[in-house]
This record gives sequence, structure tokens and C-alpha cells, in this order.
Amino acid sequence: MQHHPARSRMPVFILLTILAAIAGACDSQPAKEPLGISQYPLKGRVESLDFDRQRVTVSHEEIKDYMDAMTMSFAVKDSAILRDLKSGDRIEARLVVDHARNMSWLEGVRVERK
Ligand SMILES: [Cu+2]
Repeated sequence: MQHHPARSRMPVFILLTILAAIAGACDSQPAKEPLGISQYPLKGRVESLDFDRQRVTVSHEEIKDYMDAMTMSFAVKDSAILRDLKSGDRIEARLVVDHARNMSWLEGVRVERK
């Protein structure tokens, strides 16, 4: 090892590079959010639906670190969900906020039915 440092170190360097690449590709952590995007869990009750504008009005509980409880209208990413909703439904969803584009919408809307 001492006699040929350049030759002995190179394979280690290549191996570490390959391992780093594999580790990066197989990253098991949650996918990194694009810059300027925040996501918040949202719980609330559907008040009304607007099919034309693809929006739902929800009286939502406090959104920690973001918003007090209130009734407001949200865009939905997938308009198909609107057909499954009716006023009075309790829902859980993800509120996605794109700060750069000043847009927000609901994703992954789930209806709680007992
Ligand atoms: Cu709000």
C-alpha cells in the first residue's frame, strides 16, 4: 500500500463514487420537494363544490405553522375527486403551496365515511 499510493487509492476512489451514485439512486428518504413548494396536512368539512372552476370550499381545521381554522375555497389537482364529494363530507388532504407561483391546491383528497 505504501509503495504505490496512486495505484492503491484509485480503485477505492472509484468504488466510493459508485457507492455514492447507488446510494443517491436508491435514496429511501421521501422525495425532496421542489424549491418553494410546501405541503401541509389538511382536515376539514366540505361546504360546497364548484365544478366549473375546479374548486372546493372547505371549513378546515388549523393548519399547523400555516393557517388558522377558517372556511375557504381550494383548487383541486384532480377534478375527478369533486364528483366523489358532497357538502358535509369530512375530508383529509394535502395542501400544496407553490410560493414562487403563488398557487395552492389540494391533492390526495380522502373522504372519511363511517
Ligand atoms: Cu385557510
